[in-house]
Amino acid sequence: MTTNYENLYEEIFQKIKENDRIIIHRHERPDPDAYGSQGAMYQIIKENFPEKTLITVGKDSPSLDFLFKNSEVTEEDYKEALVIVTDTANFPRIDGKLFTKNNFLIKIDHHPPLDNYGSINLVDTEVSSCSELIYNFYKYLNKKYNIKLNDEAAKLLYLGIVGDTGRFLFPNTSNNTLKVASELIKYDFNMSALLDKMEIISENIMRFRAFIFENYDVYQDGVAYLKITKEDMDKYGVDPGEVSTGVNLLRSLQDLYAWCFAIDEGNKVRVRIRSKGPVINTLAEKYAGGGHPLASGATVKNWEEFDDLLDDMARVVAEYLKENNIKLEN
Ligand SMILES: [Mn+2]
Repeated sequence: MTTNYENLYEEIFQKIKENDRIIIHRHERPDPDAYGSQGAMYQIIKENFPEKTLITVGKDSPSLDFLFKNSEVTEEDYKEALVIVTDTANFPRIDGKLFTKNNFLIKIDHHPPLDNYGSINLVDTEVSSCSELIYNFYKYLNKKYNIKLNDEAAKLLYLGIVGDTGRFLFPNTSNNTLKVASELIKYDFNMSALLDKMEIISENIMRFRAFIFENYDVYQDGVAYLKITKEDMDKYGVDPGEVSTGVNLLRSLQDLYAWCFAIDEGNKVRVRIRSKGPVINTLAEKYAGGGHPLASGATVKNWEEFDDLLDDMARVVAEYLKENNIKLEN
């Protein structure tokens, strides 16, 4: 499966070799895969080309900045720089955009390719995570050019894969994902300490989780949602990013096929949609969003438009249940 991508791996590697200044970006509100893919890219280049100037860009996240911290950059830093963006589906989501049209841009991602903003676009939607894709890229370079992977890169990639697969629980976990994970844990890092650290949440978020379980609503058969207002977030002292991390908690509810969080961000409502079967990224695209078939995001203008989204989601789920002849338990 890696064969289709060898030309792109090759092109990217040549660009890396040619450039002495490389700046690596990720998406806004970074998750473990954003950190993992960006940080591992940095480590792989640093390990094999120590003479190059490398910078990682993007706002630090309090829950993940134990991994590494990013530096402040100015427009000056981008002169003659190659820019690599990992795990970021579309241009507006790139965190930090001080680069210009003069910068050669490489996109490395695993989301459906709606916006190929790169000069080179390495997009593989078959992998679980951008971290898995970076490992495939490394593996190719290792065979052909004896490129090395260090312990820090292995740790970051492992974390990214664990994050995007929900600890190997989601259906994006493939044979290759597990093979890659088994290669990564051969490196020297403390896996269980890392996972424990990822699990740690503040007391605010812990209490907010109780709010999630108390306040979600079942919209109709197979569909649930939770509305989160500004007042709710103020009450628990959590921000929209922290709220989003809870969306998978509803996953284990009996008879649930698709669900979402609607988070009030003042001038708009951001919607996090998850599914256990029905394809929801086409629905998300209808509402100014997109993503993976079973995990997407959308944006609606107000609560009225959110009701429309819920209606559409209910239709998608009802069709799915009918097509697959699924009878709900209750
Ligand atoms: Mn990802």
